[in-house]
Amino acid sequence: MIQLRRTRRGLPVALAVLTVGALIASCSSSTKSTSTAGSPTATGIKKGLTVYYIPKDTQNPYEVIADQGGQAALAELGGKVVVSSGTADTAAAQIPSIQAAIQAKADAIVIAGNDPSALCPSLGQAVAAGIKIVSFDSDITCANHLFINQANTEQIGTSEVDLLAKEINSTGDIAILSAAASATNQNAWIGFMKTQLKKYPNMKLVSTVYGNDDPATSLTVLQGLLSAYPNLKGIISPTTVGISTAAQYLSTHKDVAAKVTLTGLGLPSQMKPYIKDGTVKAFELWNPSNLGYLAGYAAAALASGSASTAPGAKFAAGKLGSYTVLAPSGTTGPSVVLGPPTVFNAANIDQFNF
Ligand code: RAM
Repeated sequence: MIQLRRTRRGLPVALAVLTVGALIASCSSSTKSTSTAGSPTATGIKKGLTVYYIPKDTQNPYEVIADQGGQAALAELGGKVVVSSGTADTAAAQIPSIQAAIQAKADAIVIAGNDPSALCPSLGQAVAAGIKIVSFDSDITCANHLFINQANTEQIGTSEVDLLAKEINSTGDIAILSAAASATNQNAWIGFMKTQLKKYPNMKLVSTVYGNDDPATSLTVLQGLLSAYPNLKGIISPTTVGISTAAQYLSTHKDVAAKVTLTGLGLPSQMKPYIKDGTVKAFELWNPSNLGYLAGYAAAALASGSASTAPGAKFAAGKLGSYTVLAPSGTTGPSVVLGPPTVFNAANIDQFNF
């Protein structure tokens, strides 16, 4: 609209475009200092919001980084984050935190679902109490929420299979080392992996094992996998806990590492030594801090009534710019996608510190 009005007034088109560009640039630079009351992107966001972050658990470094991103967002917006969850990746361990948010009259809950549906009765109580619900990392099927997706779900699943296929010449038995068996994100990615595997007739998925995002359990199920399938050629671990546990094991068992190729989703900070020593060639992820940050801005906008879950609704997300709510598709309700994942390897791993 700005461009149209300025063009009508007779400004040369190029100048009009430049002007719009400058306006956008000035808006986005001011978004980086949203702690200033009344800055353009903070307009409409209530001060003093309390957002409960309920990660899968409080010990997983990935979830900790995501929660810190949320804290940064709410600090910019003049609100605060309370992080609360259990130590095991179960829905039961998250329910007391939902109840605590209700008791505390929180404005919003940002939750990574350990289960697609088991949290819905408690989250329904939160909605009834006027609390806005945002899921991030791992979605829930409950009504009335916005899902902040880290990257396109299909792309995450298919690209991990493609990465492994490239390394093992599209041939051999492979397995998946997942997190909790009920985790929505893991199962959605695994579903797309299975579809993508149809394109590789010589790669056979022989087993999926679950380490519950607990390093000790991940190691136990990994060892079980390796002894049950001595001809295993590849492992995809779509969890930062699983892949780092497996990478550590392989780096100290070179005979196994010589036969088994590992890839999946990992934190560059945890995986750097295993890229450097050649145990792992490539893996993927997004910036978990940005995921938490985006969820914080979304939660604040919903709690302030300045954004909605309607497809096409827009909200500003500080340093990340503006995001648009996507229409529901399949089992996913309204969602927002952070952006494409990054593939990390020896050439770029030093550039990332999360
Ligand atoms: C683990 C968790 C999380 C997942 C990442 C990639 O930390 O399972 O849910 O998104 O890995």
